[in-house]
Parts: sequence; C-alpha cells; structure tokens
Amino acid sequence: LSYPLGMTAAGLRCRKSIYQWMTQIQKSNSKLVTQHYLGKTIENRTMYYLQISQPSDKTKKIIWMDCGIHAREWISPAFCQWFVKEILQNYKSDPRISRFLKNLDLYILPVLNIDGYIYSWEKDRLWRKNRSPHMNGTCYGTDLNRNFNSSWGSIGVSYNCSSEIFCGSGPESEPETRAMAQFIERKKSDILCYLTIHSYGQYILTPYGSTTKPPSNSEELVGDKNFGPLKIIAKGTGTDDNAVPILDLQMHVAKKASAALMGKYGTRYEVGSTSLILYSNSGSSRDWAHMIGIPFSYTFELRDKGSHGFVLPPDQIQPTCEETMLAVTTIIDYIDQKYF
Ligand code: PAY
Ligand code: ZN
Repeated sequence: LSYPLGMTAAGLRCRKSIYQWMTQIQKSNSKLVTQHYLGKTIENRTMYYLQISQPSDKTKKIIWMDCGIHAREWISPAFCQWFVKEILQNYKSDPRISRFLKNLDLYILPVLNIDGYIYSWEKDRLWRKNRSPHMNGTCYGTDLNRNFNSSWGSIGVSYNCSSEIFCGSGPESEPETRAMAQFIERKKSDILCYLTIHSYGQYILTPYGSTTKPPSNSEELVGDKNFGPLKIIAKGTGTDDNAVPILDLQMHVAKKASAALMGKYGTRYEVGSTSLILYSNSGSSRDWAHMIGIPFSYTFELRDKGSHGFVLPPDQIQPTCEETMLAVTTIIDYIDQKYF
C-alpha cells in the first residue's frame, strides 16, 4: 500500500473504533456507564460523552473531562479512553476510586473535535483545528481552544482563517464549542472540576491564559496554618527572582498532582497559570470554565517536551496514560475530600 492509502485505512479504523469502543464499554458496564448525545460537529458527526455514575440516592457533583479539542494531539483521546477503562477495572479494589465515586459522577468526552481528528488520520497528521469552511471554502478550521466565550478574540489569537489559532467569527461560532459550552453551562452549579487534556509540553495549566491576574479561589488558603505561600515562577527565568508569591488553591492541588505523576516514571511537569508559564491566550475552554464559576479548572499538556511532540511514539502511550491517571485521580480525590 502506498502511504496515503495506508493513512486512509488507519483513518477508517479510527473513525469506527472510538464509537465502537464507547458502545461496547457502555454495554459491558451498563450499571455504571451511560452514553449520551452532546451534539453534532460541523461535518455532522455525532459527539457523545460517557457518564460514569454509581447508583445512589444522593445528589452528586460532577467532574468533567474532555479530550481531543485539538486534532493532532492523539495521546489525548487515548488518555480519556484509558481513564474510563481504569476506573471501571479498579473502582471496587481501589479505595480512592470507590470513595470518590460515592460523591462524584464522572463525565468524559473522548473526542470533541471528531472531524479534525479523522482529518489528522487521513490527510494531515499535524492538523489542529476543526474543519469548518471559511471564505467560500478557501480556508478551513477554527481553533476550538480560542473559540470559547472568555475574553474571546482579545489576545493570543488570529482573525485570519488560515492561521492555526484562528478564533472563529465570534465566541462559540463553532458547533463543537457551542454544544459543549451549552451543556456545561446548564450543569455548571454541579460541576466541581473541569479538565481538558492536550499535548504536548508536560504542563498542568491553571487559569488564566487571558490575564496574569490570579484565579477566583486563589485566596482560599489564606489563614491555613499548614500551608505556606506558593510561588508562581515567571517562565524562562530559570530562577525564582521574578516569582510572585501567591496563595492559589488550584496551584496547590496541581502541585500535588504533578508530584503523584512524577512518582510513577520520574516525568517532570511544570505547574502554573497559562499566561505566566506558557503564553497568553484567550477563548480557551479552561479559562471559560473557571470564569463561569467552576472552582477547579485545568489544562493538561501531556508528554513529551518536544522531541517527538504531537507524534508521540506508541511505546509511550501506556506510560503516559499511567502517570497521568495518578495526577487526575489525585485532583479528583482532593476535591472529594474538600467537598464531602
Ligand atoms: O488551555 O491555555 C490552554 C493551553 C494552551 C494550548 C493552546 O494553545 O491551546 C497549548 C498548546 C495546545 O495543546 O494546543 C500546546 C501545543 C504544543 C501547541 O500546539 O502549541
Ligand atoms: Zn491542544
């Protein structure tokens, strides 16, 4: 087979397999897992999310996690699937998982940008955006992580539709963004944590990207005797000369998560707000989720640091998922202990 044909065959496999996996995982765990409609993509594909809920009379709170906002970040949908599998395999034997499932429901969206994801398998491995046509079909794609209604279009975006960071024609101009935002908006009073999985860079990013101002719950640790001030270190300094001392609960929890992650294979993650440790951006889903009142909101940038970048070798899929699992369950566990 020539290379393009090979890509198409792989594309066909991937197009079917995540849908099939969702149906199968739901069927074989029907007491715990349900599959729900979220909306349609620009090319009319159906987006589903999975809900993992232990039957109970209690009203429970929600942890939301989405993967595959960006097409080329293949390790991200892989992690969402790994996460679901691990929870289902271990919820009886792992006391942490059994504990948090008593109070929390997990909502997992394995791929938001389905059209872009398939395009990255079939046509262009490094495609990032969705596949919406612009300017009479002369250019394609909006960056879904610049399209949310959080300081939309203000910084770290482009208005040029051929750019990788084109923010769209307006906030939530894209059906994928709109479907997810409307759903989360409806549920927001019950959602305690928003997680969005990207690659690469090895970061756990906290709000905000659009401003260097601290997030809303940054004062909550004031007066906590067991906890000293955290420092956010300005990127690129290599020292903490420019550090801004700040008490930030989301940072505190992210640090615990990165320590748990490192415990597995020694992989180092940097923790901090996007604007301070990466770059400024606006319209990201993470900023938006926190702005509408979700107390914990994080972007994960999974492996690696750039040697393979988006094309992470297959032998790193499992270790990446294993270590990320530890970080994510640390966050969920912290939230469970704090609220219940
Ligand atoms: O949520 O602020 C955020 C994360 C920022 C990401 C973004 O630009 O949307 C960072 C990039 C990403 O995962 O899309 C990083 C990768 C390596 C990229 O494409 O530059
Ligand atoms: Zn991304």
